[in-house]
Amino acid sequence: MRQIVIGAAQMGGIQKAETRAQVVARLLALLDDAAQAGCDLVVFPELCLTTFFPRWYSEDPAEIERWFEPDMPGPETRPVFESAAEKGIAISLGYAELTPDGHRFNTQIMTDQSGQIVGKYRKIHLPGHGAFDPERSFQHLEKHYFEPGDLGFPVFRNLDTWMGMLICNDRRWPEAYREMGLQGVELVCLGYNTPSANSQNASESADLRQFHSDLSVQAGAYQNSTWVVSVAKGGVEDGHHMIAGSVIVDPNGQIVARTKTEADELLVHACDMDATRFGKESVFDFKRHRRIEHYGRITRQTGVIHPDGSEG
Ligand code: CDV
Repeated sequence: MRQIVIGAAQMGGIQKAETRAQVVARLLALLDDAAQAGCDLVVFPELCLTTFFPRWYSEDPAEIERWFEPDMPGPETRPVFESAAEKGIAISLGYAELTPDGHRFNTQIMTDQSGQIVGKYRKIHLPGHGAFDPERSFQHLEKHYFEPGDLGFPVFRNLDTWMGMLICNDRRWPEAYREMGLQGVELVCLGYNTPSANSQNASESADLRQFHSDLSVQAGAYQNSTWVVSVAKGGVEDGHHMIAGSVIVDPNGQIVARTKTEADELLVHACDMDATRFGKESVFDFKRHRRIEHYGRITRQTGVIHPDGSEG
């Protein structure tokens, strides 16, 4: 049995006025809880150091710069890495990355149990729009603030396990899991910031949005026979409500643990990585069952083209 005790470190809203030091104190408190619970790995959400700033439009470089991290760890985030290493806990956390040559990504990193970064993922499926949209009830400007990730879907070895990461909207795309499934992934760690309202459809309920979130990660887990840890930043953030409902999903696609609150809350489950074997060697034995000669359209074509040539 290859057991990893995983902590899904759900966070409540981070207000615009909160400083990095205040947020880091919250991460450190969650790490203390994780040490008490005997966690080997703790997963923090997407953009876990700041409010979800893509809900505001800005062209002001100084305003934009305050959300981004030029270094990871940097002076303010180093205590999180140090605390985790002291406790022997691997961590995964999401942040807005500014590269030395000026590129901006929505990024998630993972460390080993000694605090060394062993995995990095840059969000590929950026939702929303690139310009201010007056038709929406609120903005979702990820395409304005970030470039699509340029690292593909890396799978790496950590804690004697093949691991990968996704970020929020990526969880809705089966291609993202399958890219990692084809590298033998056994644990997918992902964080999300999902508004409980649809800015383009007022009739969509928060319950339906939670259902779509669960459905996506459960399907991704089952169809690739992998564990998935899906961690929210939820609750009210600067007046905007986001779904919480963080879950740990087993390789059968079943939810084995779910958070109860919309606040900072550590969800803990002991996950056996060998539980991924059966599915990978039977119904999802890709080598035996996949038919790649029929999948060409998936990489050749982006949008819908009907058989009569019409698009839409
Ligand atoms: N941060 C996100 O990627 N949020 C999207 C919203 C816009 C739907 C999500 O897929 O949850």
